[in-house]
Amino acid sequence: MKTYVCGHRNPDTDSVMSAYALADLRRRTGLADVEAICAGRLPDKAKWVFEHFKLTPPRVKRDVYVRVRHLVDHAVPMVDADAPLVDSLRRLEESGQSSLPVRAKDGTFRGMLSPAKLINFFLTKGDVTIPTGRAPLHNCAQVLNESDPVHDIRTAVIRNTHNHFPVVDESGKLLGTVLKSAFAQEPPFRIILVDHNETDQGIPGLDEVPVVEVVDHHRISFAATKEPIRYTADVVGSTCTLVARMYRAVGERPTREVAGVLIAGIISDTLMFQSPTTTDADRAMCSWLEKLCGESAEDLMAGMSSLVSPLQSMGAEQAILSDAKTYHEAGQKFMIAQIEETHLAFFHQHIADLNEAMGKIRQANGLDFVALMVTDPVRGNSELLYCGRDSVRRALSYRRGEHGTLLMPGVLSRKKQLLPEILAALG
Ligand SMILES: [Mn+2]
Repeated sequence: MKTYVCGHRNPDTDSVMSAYALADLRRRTGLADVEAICAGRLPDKAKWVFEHFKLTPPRVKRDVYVRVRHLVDHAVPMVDADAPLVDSLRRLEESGQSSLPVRAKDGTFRGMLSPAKLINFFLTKGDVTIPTGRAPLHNCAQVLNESDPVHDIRTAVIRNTHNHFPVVDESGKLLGTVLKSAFAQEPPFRIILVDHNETDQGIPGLDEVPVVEVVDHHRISFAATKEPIRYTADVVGSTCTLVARMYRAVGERPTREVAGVLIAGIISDTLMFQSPTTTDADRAMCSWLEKLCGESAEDLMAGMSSLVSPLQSMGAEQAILSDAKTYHEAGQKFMIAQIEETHLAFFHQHIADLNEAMGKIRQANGLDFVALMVTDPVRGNSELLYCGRDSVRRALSYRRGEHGTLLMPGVLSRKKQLLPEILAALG
């Protein structure tokens, strides 16, 4: 059975890297079909690391809902409408099923071949050499779509008097049969959670799938389990620290590339050991991994940051102007700039520089005000720095945060979200 290893939704680098490495470790320690997946957009930093080490990043998978396609019983044959009826009846008999789906020449579902439907045909001495498609077929079967989530249709299927349900794809092509009994079975995959344990934070569909292991460094809010599971938790700065420790515990060494992946998770979650969550264990595991990787944490951090953090790679003024738009509205001239920054902590360290640069830009361009929107695309939030007349800032509906910025939870778009708010504030 397939086992997914998955971090939280809105994945960050630690979440993706720990999933990747733990899948590798579980594969090495004997789990047959294991795959790391990423429950959302792959973070840019993680993407850089996978490219740097020439590894294939985890597949992006938006949910783990069990879908009809997972339940198709491939042991139940399909018969072709062109095939002589006698051959199809023989296949039906051999299959031991009570009916079989019939496929038209173009691949679409034609009907169910069912003995009950044929009684009258036989009583009137029907010719069994005719094509199957011309015999009376059962046509009121409930046809399922392969992408239907099982939880949406379970009740309807269980109440249905039939036991065989034909399954088609988006284009209407017949894929096979789902038996009613499949709806009562356990899901066809299991999941290992890394870097989270709360269902609400996990990949959609998680509550339907058995969790067989958790590796995490967050508060525990895990539901009661039916069976014993492996649960690894500790107060460390990164889930990758725990995964590295697990390699050591079983006497395994990650490859050069996987060591690099683990380092990336540790240094991004601990902000290069600056975060107050950092522990000695994070530093110790990182230096062990550096030896295996042959590259330093500093070098990897520089590579990861150069790509995604304008605040790291260029001066404050240049970073602001790299994506700035000027507007003339309600008799005012103003600028709204936007920067993407996956770690708002880096931004907070640069607030003084940015304020100074915004003041300069405002003066040099004769602007009434300058607003800088710093967006964390991973968590889906932004914060706003504002430089200019107080009346506009006070009219904005955003709350002030501890760093003096305005907090804009859920705001990602300058055009669609921030600008209308500013225009409303201008009156
Ligand atoms: Mn983490």
